[in-house]
Amino acid sequence: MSEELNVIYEAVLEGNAKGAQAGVKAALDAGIDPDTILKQGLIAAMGEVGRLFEENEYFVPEMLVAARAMQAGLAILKPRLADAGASSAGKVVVATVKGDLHDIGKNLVAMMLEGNGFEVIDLGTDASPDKFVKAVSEHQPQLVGMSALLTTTMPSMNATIKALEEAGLRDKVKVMIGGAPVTDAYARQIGADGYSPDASSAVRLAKSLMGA
Ligand code: B1M
Repeated sequence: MSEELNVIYEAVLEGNAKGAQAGVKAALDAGIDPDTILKQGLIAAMGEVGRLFEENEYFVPEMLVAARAMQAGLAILKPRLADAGASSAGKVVVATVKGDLHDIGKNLVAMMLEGNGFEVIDLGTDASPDKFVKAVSEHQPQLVGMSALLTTTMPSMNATIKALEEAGLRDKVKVMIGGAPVTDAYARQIGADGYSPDASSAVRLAKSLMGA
């Protein structure tokens, strides 16, 4: 790993937001591809944070400061990932579902979609089925994207699809889902239109759903 990526990796692990930002700036200045910075610096570090958490070496506070450091680094990277000049490839409402506060993966998916020309309406975290329904009525997107990181919040994806059906909006949108515990089988079980395991395949899925 290059020195710049190593600085980012260590800064995220230490929960050092300023260090993560400085590391991302230095890596961009050194000409490192933004996608490499994202995957080999920021995402790789969060993967290690997850491993340390699972092994009881990190606890929630460490995880939280690491996540903040990653978000700080992402904020610097975002303009370079998102090509602002692109014409709209479609409109998508995204959020992390009710009861779930994890937003790093959802933010990445939103950024990658924006970077690929989608207009993204981000409802944030803890979005209830009703909030999705209201946003779909108001913004009339072609796509709805739901993220869940907790097995306990996955059922809210199903509840949201049901709420869209009840509001007569289900056939107006394609629904895509993702998040660490989510699977393709679960997507089929709840009647979503697609699942993707990561942010880059989410863009491929969104494009294919637009053409479907
Ligand atoms: Co939490 N947490 N957390 N956490 N956390 C996990 C998810 C966990 C697996 C850790 C563990 O136990 N090993 C575990 C869930 C267990 C389970 O349900 N199976 C867990 C737990 C238990 C909890 C709490 C309950 C802990 C507690 O309080 N006791 C609590 C719940 C709070 C709540 O939500 N109500 C909690 C809290 C937190 C923090 C607040 C401290 C923090 C979140 C900060 C934030 O997001 N702003 C946090 C973090 C950071 C994690 C881990 C370490 C990292 C998650 C992450 O950001 N990954 C995580 C452990 C792990 O994943 N190994 C863990 C990086 C991110 C880039 O990946 O989000 O998977 P991910 O997104 C990917 C793909 O999944 C996909 O693309 C993304 C980019 O490639 N994707 C989509 C995601 N959404 C998509 C949507 C799509 C398509 C693809 O279409 C729309």
